[in-house]
Amino acid sequence: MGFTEKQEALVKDSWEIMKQNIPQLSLRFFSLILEIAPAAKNMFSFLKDSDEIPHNNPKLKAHAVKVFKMTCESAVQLREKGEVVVGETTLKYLGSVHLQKGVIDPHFEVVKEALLRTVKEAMGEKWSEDVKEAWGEAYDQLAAAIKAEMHAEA
Ligand code: HEM
Ligand code: ISQ
Repeated sequence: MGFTEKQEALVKDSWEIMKQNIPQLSLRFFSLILEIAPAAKNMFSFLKDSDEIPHNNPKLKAHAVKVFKMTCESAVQLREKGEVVVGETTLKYLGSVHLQKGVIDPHFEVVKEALLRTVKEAMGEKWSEDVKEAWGEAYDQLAAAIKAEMHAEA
């Protein structure tokens, strides 16, 4: 089944709410990734010199926001075109960054879980199975595009 207008709206509307609190959102997202997969810690440069998650690291914030934004864009494209198209250079770049950092396919499930839990916590009562499905699908399609690029390059 294709991605519906309603699903696109669910993703966009929840992101509008979430982006009002970027500092907390990005920290929570990152913390959840490490909570689910503590070993992932070593891959991120934000943690190079400390054991604690930095509370005001601009790079961490910017990257976390980008993951959410790209997932949103993915939702829009899924509805418009039925597939996710990431700019050629962006995709190549992201493929090589993740490959170089040692990211492997199962890690994408970790980030998905963390992303969905972040959305859930941020949405409170507005969270629903439909919201979960919509974000999950948008993320899966985006992840597939990045993974394909990683495989092509490896
Ligand atoms: C870096 C997005 C999945 C680990 C980045 C950057 C972006 C990004 C935008 C910043 C690149 C730069 O400007 O340097 C995404 C998206 C994902 C995804 C959209 C899924 C759809 C993953 C997964 C992992 C991961 C599954 C593994 C846990 C990393 C690491 C970096 C990175 C280690 C480098 C951060 C640093 O130390 O500077 N990602 N990512 N990413 N990502 Fe992801
Ligand atoms: C990079 N890639 C995936 C998820 C992330 C979460 C926080 C900061 C950077 C990230």
